[in-house]
Amino acid sequence: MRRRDFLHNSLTFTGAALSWAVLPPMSARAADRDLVEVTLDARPYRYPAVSGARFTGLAYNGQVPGPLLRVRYGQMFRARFINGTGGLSTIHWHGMILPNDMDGVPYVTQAPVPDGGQFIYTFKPDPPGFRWYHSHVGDQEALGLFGAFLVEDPREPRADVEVVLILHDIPDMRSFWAAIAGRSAATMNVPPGLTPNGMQALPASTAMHPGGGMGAMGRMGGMSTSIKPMPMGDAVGYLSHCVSGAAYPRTRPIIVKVGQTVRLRILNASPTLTHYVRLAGHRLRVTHSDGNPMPRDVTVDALRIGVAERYDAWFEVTRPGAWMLTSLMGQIHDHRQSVLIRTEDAADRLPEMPPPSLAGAELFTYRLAGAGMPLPPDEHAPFGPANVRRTLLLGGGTPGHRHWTIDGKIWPHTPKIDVRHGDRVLIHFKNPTDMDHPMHLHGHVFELVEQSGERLRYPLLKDTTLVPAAGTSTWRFRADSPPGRWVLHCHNVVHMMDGMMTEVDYVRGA
Ligand SMILES: [Cu+2]
Repeated sequence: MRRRDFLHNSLTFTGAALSWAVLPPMSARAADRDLVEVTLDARPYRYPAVSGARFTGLAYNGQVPGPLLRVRYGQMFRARFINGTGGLSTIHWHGMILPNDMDGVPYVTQAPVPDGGQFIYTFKPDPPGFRWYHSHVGDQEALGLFGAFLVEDPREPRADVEVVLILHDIPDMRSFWAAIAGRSAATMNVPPGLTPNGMQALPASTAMHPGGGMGAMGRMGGMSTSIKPMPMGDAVGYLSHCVSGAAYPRTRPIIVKVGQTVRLRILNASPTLTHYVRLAGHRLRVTHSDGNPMPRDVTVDALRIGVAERYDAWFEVTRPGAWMLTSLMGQIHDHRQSVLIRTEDAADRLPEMPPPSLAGAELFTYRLAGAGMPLPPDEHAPFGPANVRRTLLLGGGTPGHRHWTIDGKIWPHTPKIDVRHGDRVLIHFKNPTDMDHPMHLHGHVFELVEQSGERLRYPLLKDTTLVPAAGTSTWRFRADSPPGRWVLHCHNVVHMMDGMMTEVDYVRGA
């Protein structure tokens, strides 16, 4: 008989504090359990005033984000999912390698759970690291059905202070559905100091417009004839921008001591927005991408976090003070998506703000982290042996057109990728569109080996990567996950709902 221990009560009632504050060390008792058991109960939810928006969405266990789930690597996990959403629902365990029928993709890995129904998800969380969970049905994740899932690796050194921060944005649902239909009037969020394609703008005179932040070009490129990006029909407008359920100044501060090492685990759970995060007065040492250890650490001024990506970012507290950690938004004075980090004695200090522009900042990029170098032009098989090589062409986003495509097709008509167990697989993305696409593969951790023509000397282990606008990416992996159908899709929920999805299918035989 296996021992059971019910953790769900404590998760239900104290989860709110855990999920956005400093993490206490796991107790020895929790670590000794064979099985961690939780209940996730999804229901309609009125957002509290701290979120900065009047909004009725959905929540797991009455909180957005849902409870922080935490297991020690090696423990079994069992979740009783109760669906009270009023519609169909499932839970996807993002970044986990798990039995295919636990993956939570409706009509692909399971029948969706009907309203009023229940489903038991059970698996051994693997690999260790920072994962997350969310609904895989329609707009439910955008409405609030998401949370962080930490698989503690007992072999890793602990920081003095460990914090999980979830960046998320509360959509204007009218604009959300208009974006799905390709008729939204919202414009892209482009933080100061970046071009609409996420490239760093030229500094000073060439880029700055009085009063308008950067000289943002329209999405169609061309010269800076307008101050703001043009609406292209597909952008979602937002009511509020939050960190772990609250907007500044209602976010809970992180209190630290001089001499401490702080480890931030940051998740971008936004429906559509890439986030750029900067901490005043500090550089951030990045050690993990999507929860997986990086071949080497990199230290940067600011993080770029695509939708569904995670980074572990560390810093040392070397002096007393108060500093803002901020996701820089297109509106130069919008500091809602911020958390105050201060020493115990600095309660009365005015917090130091990060520079308002990313111009000139050393930004985390795959190229920087992976030490990108140009591919030799005569190299025919530059990424080692692979017996399955596929190129996927991303498309869509033309004005007024609602489809986002792979090889010109929309889900479920997109071409699938068949693999056999043990295959070495290379997937090459070509993205001629004018947007980055956060492409995500279920049930695998792959290596990002190429980005826009540069080979990464230090491939990053990831489950989601931003395939850059007018660029390319290449993934490499061994097909050694449990057999089944693993979907591969854009994690921008508008693009996913408008067709940008395919699957990697394990087929039998030689
Ligand atoms: Cu996309």
